[in-house]
Amino acid sequence: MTMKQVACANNWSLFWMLILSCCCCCCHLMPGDTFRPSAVVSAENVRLDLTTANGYPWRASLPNGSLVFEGHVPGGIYTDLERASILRSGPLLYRFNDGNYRWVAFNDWNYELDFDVDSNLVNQPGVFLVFHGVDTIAQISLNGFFLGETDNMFVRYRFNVRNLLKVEGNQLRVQFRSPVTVSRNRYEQQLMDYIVPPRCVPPEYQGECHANFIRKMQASFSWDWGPAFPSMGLWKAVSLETYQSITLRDVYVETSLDGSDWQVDLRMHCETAYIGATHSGTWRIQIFDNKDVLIHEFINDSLISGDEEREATVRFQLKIGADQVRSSYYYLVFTFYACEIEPWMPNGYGNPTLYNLSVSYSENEQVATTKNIRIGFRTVVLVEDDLQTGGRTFYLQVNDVPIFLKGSNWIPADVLPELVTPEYIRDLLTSCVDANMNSLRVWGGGIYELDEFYQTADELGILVWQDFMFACSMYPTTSWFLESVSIEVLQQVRRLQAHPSVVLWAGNNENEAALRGNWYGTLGDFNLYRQDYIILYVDTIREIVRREDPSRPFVVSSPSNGKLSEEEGHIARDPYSELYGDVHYYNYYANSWNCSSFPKPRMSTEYGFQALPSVYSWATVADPSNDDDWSFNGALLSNRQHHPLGNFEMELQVNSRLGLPKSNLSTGTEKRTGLEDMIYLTQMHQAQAIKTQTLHYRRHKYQLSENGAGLTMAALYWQLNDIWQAPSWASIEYGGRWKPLHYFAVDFFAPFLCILTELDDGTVAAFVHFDRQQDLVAGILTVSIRSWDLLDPLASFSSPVDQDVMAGEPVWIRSLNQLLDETGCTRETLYGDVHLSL
Ligand code: BMA
Repeated sequence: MTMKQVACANNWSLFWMLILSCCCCCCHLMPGDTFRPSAVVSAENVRLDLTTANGYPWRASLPNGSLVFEGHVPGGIYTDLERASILRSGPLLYRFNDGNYRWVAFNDWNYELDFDVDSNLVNQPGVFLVFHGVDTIAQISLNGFFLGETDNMFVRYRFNVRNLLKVEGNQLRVQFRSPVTVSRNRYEQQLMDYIVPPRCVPPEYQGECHANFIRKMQASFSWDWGPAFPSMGLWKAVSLETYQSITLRDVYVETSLDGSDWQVDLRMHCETAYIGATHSGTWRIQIFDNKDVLIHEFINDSLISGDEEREATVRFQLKIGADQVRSSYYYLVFTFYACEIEPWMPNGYGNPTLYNLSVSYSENEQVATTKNIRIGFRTVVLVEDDLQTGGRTFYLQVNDVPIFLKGSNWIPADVLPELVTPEYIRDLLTSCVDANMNSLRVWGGGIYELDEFYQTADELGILVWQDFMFACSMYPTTSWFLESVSIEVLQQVRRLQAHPSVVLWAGNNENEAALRGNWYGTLGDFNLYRQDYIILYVDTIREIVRREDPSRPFVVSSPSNGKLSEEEGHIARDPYSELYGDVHYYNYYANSWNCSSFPKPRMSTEYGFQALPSVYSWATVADPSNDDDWSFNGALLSNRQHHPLGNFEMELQVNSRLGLPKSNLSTGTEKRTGLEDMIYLTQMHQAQAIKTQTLHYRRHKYQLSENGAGLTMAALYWQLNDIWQAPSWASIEYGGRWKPLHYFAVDFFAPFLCILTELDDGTVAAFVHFDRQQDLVAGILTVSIRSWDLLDPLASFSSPVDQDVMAGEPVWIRSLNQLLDETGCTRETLYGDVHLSL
């Protein structure tokens, strides 16, 4: 088979460190295993994980040696101290332990490992120590030689140890510095020039200041839904990687349609043992369907030569036409196998069909490096068309189908990432699909998620809006910062790019809005901060993303006005405009159950209300015998309510919508009952409020208001998951328990639903809504008017629904006053119920 090779060997001379990603071909040796190469040296690359699970005995210690205990890799200092029973006030998240254990983050810590290796590993041409995730500021040495310093949790570091590694008695040392101290020092250094705010997080956060000066999970210094655990440690594997010539790190995959053929653009990002030396080898690329049937094969020779950073990129372009697929499958015809490529579609719009892509590189007929990943055939476009009524559309189109994004916002599954398991990720993502979601926004104050997150999203058909990790702050633009961010962006884009689930990159969370809204007192020097903003997100991040991934859209911020933000100098006059881009909307003082309170944006990417955690969750962190722990106004709940005025706002909403509990919240033995009542009421309030707002957004998919607002194409509520047991906006509690909101989401995100709503003109109307117009079916719509105190409806109305019902047109409509007259109800005592029988 002959295919076109479009380019070879690319330079990435900007970067001084080389990076590895998980390599499927790799061997994992236990320390006691004997490594027996088939020849003098092995042709195939080796990855030896120096992890605790592989039996490597890491030690953690205070630098002065006063505490020495077992360390874990991957792991972190908090979990290691807890395991070693050095933290004596109970589990990390129990009661006030976030504060009790803060001393951990103020100290420096060392991690060390003594290890031996097999002699043939030492003799390979390429011998590298690779740190897949270091949290965060550390100096690394091997056998007394300084290898380098790390300063970014999201960067993979690779050190050439060819002449340092011994067969016996290697000593690896990683010396961490307190992230709190480092970021404070950096902030003070910066202050000599000008302030990069905020000065600190609000006092209610009980957190640490200046997370914006360290490339680490921003929420690890605390957030309005999370505790401060500014950890240290090796949060991903450390491995010894050896090879003769090259190793394949990441594969870029772009699928596009060329007529009826699928075009697949591939970039093989490699690392080389030597600088400059040219390697000659053969690439074999195979695509298998999910029954492991080969549907396409491509073989090509290439010359690869590593640049000064020991990196090279090889590009190929494949064309998969229906004819080619069939001919390569000729021998299978009698199995009646269907050869068409099935496109990858999000949940609810078809199947998220995946194919297996296998890439291998051989020299002298021996496989040197391979990678197997799952890919999907899909295109994605962000549509921003001018509208005659004003503004522009703003929606995602996957394989030419406009998609209404239904889902939520994802925060880190744990404040200590070493505690996150693939099973927990799957559990949370499955809960999304169970609630009829098709999208998640990975919010910019957490981490670029683990591979398992994106693999599972690919499998389940969940679209991922991926923020870069910058949130609610101004950021420095010093050269060290930009250099670190550049490596981070390059690596993360290369790691995540091949996932069909990832459909959009966004530069940051709310920093355009923060600048325009003067959240941090930047107005006096607006141009200075805007300049910094452009340097970081536009000139640095967007440039790298455009070069590394032209296959999907990039927006500079969320919320933003899309193209209009750019036209207005990247800080739009109104980043919250309903006519452009996406909007975050919170109003804790309006009527949360009334649609007229809500905007009609093109996309709603954040909105939410807090609720208390369930009794079951609370019981895992509260002292059962301490009444104050079980009080709505008690010290424990106040400690965990990080949102300024959070409890007041919950009380206000509950009081206005449902009424406060009769039990006294503040005194006597009724405190406990009061808390339990408030748990129930805040959770029910939250569920109904998000339901009301979500249905409002879904209905506005087809509505265009007089002022040009509407045509909404996303409802992503804040937030999906929790990081600890506390009042928060989450629909799923820490550990995976659903709040009532998540059960409500099953219905309000259903692909087909009826919506009964009061319109601005004093009428009440019923709509039927289908995610895909082609699913529209015929039936009878029944609207029942009920009184809160009677089981039987006061009145019922029926309307036929047929296939011709216009999207967005009411199926039934009535004046509200007429309804009140007919039923003898008042506005307060009336509620409606609507369903469609098919
Ligand atoms: C948003 C988010 C988060 C925050 C949430 C709730 O705007 O981006 O920063 O946690 O609101 O206040």
